Amino acid sequence: MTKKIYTSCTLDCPDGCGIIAHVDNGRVVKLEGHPDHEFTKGYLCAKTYRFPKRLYSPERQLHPLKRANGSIDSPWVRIGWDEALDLVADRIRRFKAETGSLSIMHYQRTGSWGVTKKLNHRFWNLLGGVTTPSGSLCSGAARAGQKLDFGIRLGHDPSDIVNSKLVLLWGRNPLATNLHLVPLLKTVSEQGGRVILVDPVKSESATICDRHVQPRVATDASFALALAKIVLEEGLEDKDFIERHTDGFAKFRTLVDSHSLQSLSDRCGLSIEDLRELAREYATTKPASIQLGWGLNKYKSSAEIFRCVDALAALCGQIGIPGGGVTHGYDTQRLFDKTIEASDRAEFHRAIPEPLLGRGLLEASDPPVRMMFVNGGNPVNQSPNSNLVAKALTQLDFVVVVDSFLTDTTDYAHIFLPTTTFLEEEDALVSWGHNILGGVNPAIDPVGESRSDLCIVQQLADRLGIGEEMAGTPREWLRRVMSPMEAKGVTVDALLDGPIRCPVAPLIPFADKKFPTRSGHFEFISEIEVEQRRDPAFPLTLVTNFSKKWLLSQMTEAEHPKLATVRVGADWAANHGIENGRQMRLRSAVGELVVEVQVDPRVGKEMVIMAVGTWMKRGGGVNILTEDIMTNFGEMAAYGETRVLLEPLEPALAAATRGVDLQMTA
Ligand SMILES: Nc1nc2c(c(=O)[nH]1)N[C@H]1C(S)=C(S)[C@@H](COP(=O)(O)OP(=O)(O)OC[C@H]3O[C@@H](n4cnc5c(=O)[nH]c(N)nc54)[C@H](O)[C@@H]3O)O[C@H]1N2
Ligand SMILES: Nc1nc2c(c(=O)[nH]1)N[C@H]1C(S)=C(S)[C@@H](COP(=O)(O)OP(=O)(O)OC[C@H]3O[C@@H](n4cnc5c(=O)[nH]c(N)nc54)[C@H](O)[C@@H]3O)O[C@H]1N2
Ligand SMILES: [Mo]
Repeated sequence: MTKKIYTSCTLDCPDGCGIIAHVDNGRVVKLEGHPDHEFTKGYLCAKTYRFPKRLYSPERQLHPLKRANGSIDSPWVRIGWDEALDLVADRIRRFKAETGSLSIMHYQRTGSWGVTKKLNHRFWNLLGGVTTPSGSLCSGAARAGQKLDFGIRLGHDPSDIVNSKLVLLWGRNPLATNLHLVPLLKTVSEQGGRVILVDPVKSESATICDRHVQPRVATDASFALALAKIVLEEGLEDKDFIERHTDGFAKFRTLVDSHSLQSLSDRCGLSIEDLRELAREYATTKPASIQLGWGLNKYKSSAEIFRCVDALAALCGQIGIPGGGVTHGYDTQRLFDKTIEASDRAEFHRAIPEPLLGRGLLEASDPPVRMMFVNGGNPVNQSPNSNLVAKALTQLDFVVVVDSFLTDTTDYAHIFLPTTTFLEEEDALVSWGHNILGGVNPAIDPVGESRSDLCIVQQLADRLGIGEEMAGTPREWLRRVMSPMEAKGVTVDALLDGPIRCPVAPLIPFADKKFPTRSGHFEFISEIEVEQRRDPAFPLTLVTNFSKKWLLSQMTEAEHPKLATVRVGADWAANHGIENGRQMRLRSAVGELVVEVQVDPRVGKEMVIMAVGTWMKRGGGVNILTEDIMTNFGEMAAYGETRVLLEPLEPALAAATRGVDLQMTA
């Protein structure tokens, strides 16, 4: 008899799907969408339908591993949990005693958005506090920019998009990254509205858009200012909204006045006629929504870019109205009891900005970092300047990674602890892409000897004298973390029965025109340092985007593409005599990769584009090239500041690379 179990996908994706898992004899045989999930509406993406393959992949690690002779150059050997946990606990004790708890770094990323994952922070805080990462690889600049303007980054509920007559899909590619947004966008067009893609690349999402506007890469601040300038010149601004609900308009006007329309048009590479047409359409079509993505959130001035877009929307009075707004993400975890993280117990604090992880680890002194504990992340692959991060990890005495697969990061680990996936866990999900809360029920028992993150820190806690303070079943912890939610009527038990709308998330943020800013109004940006790195030695901007086929670096080796590929525009290729399919070297100031060049007329000028997530140990790993540069605000990794060069391979190297390719299995 097939059992059907309700659960939610906790992986790092905006859709946060509601799932019904079909289980036969303790084995997941199929996943399907939960029919009553308001956002994901009964269907899943190809990656999630395929997830049982990952669950049962022969590449999945089901036992703790240690290095045969203790050094990362030696092979992995299987060990028992007791030996592994005793060893980790012993090292924690030793480093704490010898060099203090700050000589340990806890690096946790958002591999899973399960609520219980917060308890890892509690564990390290109860131990007195360790070195942690600060800042962000994902949304930092957007959050910082929108906080200044609105007081908080808070998007319109996705269901509100269908109230829009015009949607600007700005630096966002939902067809690849946010599948359940697509039908809502199609509805806008079907109702006679328009959806316009704003992207230096004609991405997959162009197929569902009515128009594609193609600014030059990383010039969106100039683009938005140009639109604002035209709106003001033509008197199309919403004077009432500006007067009653905003602060700093005069200074914004001075900022706009300080640039000529011609110079803004030159910078963003769009004609004044095109800019005028778009400015008029956005200002006079009410309501119009802007859906901002993560593409334009990866440059040094990204926070300012976001602020210029926000300013354009406020200028046109498109804020706080159904079908309007500037939506990026959601303040997902407001209703958590944060005290469960026990931050008051952390006596010691030290943070290394995530975007500068390699440098930060190498430079940390007093005390130096000696041990790193990684869970839910693949920092060697995903941080900028991967080679530097790898080098920094090789200098640590002891690295522990909790994951289900051997990643580029586990190559630098001394101990590997195998963990469960969401299909084997009891948990809850608060998505970052919509306002529906999800329950996570274990569909099956843990595969092999894998254990949940919570179970692992609890068993370490037992060994370190803080067992009692970490004890509790997942459900007990969920009740504690989510007690403010329970006070609003959402019980954990009900959540584990089916998806529930978050009781405090507004459909239309700022509908009352109250903004949690200093002035209580929307605040206009008044200054911007529009700078773009130029380096004649490296003429192209490296844009890194997400592939429709895989999530971040989470693919199996069997699914890994044979060759690292990079796409360049047709004009650029023609001017440089580069034919489609040629193997070349892609080089930046910090690294190089051998890539196959795909000539693609959809790619904009002065840039190349390469997908995030392929593996360094498989000839990929785009972050080998990216420079560790931080945004002006928001401690965000400015991956997009990397400049690159495409150059021919020496004949010898080309032959050698072909050899490597032949060894790779498709
Ligand atoms: N299939 C799949 N889905 C995913 C992920 C995945 O790895 N795979 N990752 C998830 C995560 S963690 C995130 S954060 C989201 C991200 O979701 P998205 O924001 O949709 O993804 P990106 O691919 O980062 O960027 C979107 C677009 O931004 C464009 N872009 C780049 N630079 C600029 C610029 O200067 N200006 C403008 N206007 N556009 C620019 C790119 O060309 C790209 O088409 O996706 C999530 N969903
Ligand atoms: N060049 C470039 N690099 C980028 C970006 C970019 O735009 N350009 N985007 C960045 C963005 S938006 C993001 S969000 C980051 C993502 O960076 P990471 O969070 O490091 O991404 P992943 O590669 O998905 O690594 C997550 C790991 O967690 C594991 N995992 C999944 N669930 C669990 C769990 O429950 N417990 C444990 N212990 N492990 C689990 C997975 O197997 C996987 O190996 O990457 C960033 N990297
Ligand atoms: Mo992300």
